[in-house]
Amino acid sequence: MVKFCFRWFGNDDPVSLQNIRQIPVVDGIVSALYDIEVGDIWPNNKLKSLKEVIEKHELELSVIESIPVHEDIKLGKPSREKYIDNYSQSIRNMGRVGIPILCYNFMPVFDWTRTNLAMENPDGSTSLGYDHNALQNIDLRKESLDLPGWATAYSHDELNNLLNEYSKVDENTLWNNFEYFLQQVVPVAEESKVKMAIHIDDPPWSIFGLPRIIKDEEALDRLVNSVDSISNGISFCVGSLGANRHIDLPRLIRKYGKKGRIHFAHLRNIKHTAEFSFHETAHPSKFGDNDMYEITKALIETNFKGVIRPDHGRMIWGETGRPGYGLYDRALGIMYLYGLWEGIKKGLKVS
Ligand SMILES: [Mn+2]
Repeated sequence: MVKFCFRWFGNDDPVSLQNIRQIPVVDGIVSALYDIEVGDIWPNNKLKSLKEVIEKHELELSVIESIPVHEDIKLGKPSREKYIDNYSQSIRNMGRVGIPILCYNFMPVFDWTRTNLAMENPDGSTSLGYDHNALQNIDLRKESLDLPGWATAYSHDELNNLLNEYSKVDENTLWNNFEYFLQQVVPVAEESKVKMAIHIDDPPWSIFGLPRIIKDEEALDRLVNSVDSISNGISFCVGSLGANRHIDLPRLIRKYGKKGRIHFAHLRNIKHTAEFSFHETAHPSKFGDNDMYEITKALIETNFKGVIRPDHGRMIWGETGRPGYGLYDRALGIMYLYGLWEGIKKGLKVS
């Protein structure tokens, strides 16, 4: 059975588990441990407590999003061996506690990146926006990093050192380092009954001169072929991949869905404003460029049995909080997605 889940950022999240529990269609939670140093082992007991607190609210812990991959692994430094061992142990611990899916990414230095975290919409709501020209006008080496939205804990010097190290890493090298990582961790995941699911790079192109590789069909082909295992899968984020306006999302869902490699789907909508610029919109098809009906239909027709979560929402009704992760618009989003799912499924008479 497919599961409709909601992301929760732990006890500091202004959106509580009680709030989430009251959204009628939610089966489970997507969460993580937020007090572990990048590269350290995620301990069994902490994973267990996280699971227990969620289960107390009659929800299940369905996905870990994400265990960060240490930069030394992406850079291919000798110290990667230790960090890969630690990562493997974290996966074993997930398996032991019974958490079935691990969403992760392999983006150098920066996670998802936007240039505007509160772009005003005509109706007074705000959305996350990305303007490629604005991004290109930012010189990371000069500016302080209080720029919003970038999940980074680096000081100015640390960032400059990292950027220098990455100046020697092109896409090909990053791929080699990624495959080296996969060859070691995927067998551990398989043994532990954990399905790894890589998130699409967001946005799916190079930023700040850093290489990005999980960005198109060619990359997903290379990924699934690099280690032939069900535990080497995809978090199919239609907002991230759809930022590339030339990608046919339903076709790719069918392609990798048929291979049983999509374990997790992030569903949201975006509006393109230029070749490399976009902003996020409300979830329904008519507000953006993603056809949510065709996307959902492709998941249903390929017998998707993984986890769906509504991805970023707008800020509406005066809500404040973590950009993209307010309660209200994501709750509207999941209800819409659930309605699409039920309608399509019954219409198709798929059991
Ligand atoms: Mn996503």
